[in-house]
Amino acid sequence: MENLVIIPTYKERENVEAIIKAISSLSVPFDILIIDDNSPDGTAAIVKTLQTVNKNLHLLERPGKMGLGTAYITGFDWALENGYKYVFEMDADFSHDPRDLVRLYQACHDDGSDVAIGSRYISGVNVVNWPLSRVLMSYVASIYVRLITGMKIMDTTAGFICYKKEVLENIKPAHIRAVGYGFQIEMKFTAWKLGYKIVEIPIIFTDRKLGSSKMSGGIFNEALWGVLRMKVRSMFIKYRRN
Ligand SMILES: Nc1nc2c(ncn2[C@@H]2O[C@H](COP(=O)(O)OP(=O)(O)OP(=O)(O)O)[C@@H](O)[C@H]2O)c(=O)[nH]1
Ligand SMILES: [Mg+2]
Repeated sequence: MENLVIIPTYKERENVEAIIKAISSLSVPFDILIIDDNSPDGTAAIVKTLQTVNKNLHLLERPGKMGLGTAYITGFDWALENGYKYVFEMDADFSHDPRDLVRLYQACHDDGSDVAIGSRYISGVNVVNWPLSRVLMSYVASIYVRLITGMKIMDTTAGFICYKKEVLENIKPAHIRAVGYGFQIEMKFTAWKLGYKIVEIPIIFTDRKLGSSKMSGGIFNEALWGVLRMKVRSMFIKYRRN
């Protein structure tokens, strides 16, 4: 199996079974790695039950809520140790349409991109059911990041992505400091600094219907100041591929 979808979960009991089944029924085969931070709502127990009938389903459990960024770093290490060639980031709450995984895969596997981003802002603003304030905050955040970094990426905080393993092998954990949205920005910035071919695939992002948001003001502020620190730090880093 060459494809692995990594899904961090915190209190996703309403979504986890459905998202696993949706991915498992796609035309392209994907293994799934759930990274659960000891969700108090029994999310991990649901995954363990599903593992008895689904051999492509994997679970890593962490003792407590440690942030989305560190969950992905843990998942990337696991993916590289287990020899996956295409590694995907995806939320558990159906904000990302599982069918778009196939389009991200094709952008890397067939069309030769190193990173394929499921983008809400590459062809207008494609966000459904988010309050206007949240759409503006997210859209303006991307403008701010482009101004500071010079990256030509429209959706810099996107969390629906396909990476070729070479990219993850060359992005050193030292390059990545942030844990929340800042993590998504730093990953793209580092791949860009390393000169990888990055493409944005237009998607429609739909606000979660079930479960509660983990989004907080702290996550947003961390991204704002984090981008400035990242830019300054980048002036002292030699970005070289192995
Ligand atoms: N393991 C782990 N997963 C997390 C953590 N925070 C969020 N997640 C998961 O990361 C994904 C994205 O989080 P969301 O809460 O959907 O964030 P969001 O999309 O910005 O906000 P809403 O969808 O509006 O709630 C979801 O699958 C969450 O369950 C965390 O600290 N640890
Ligand atoms: Mg969400």
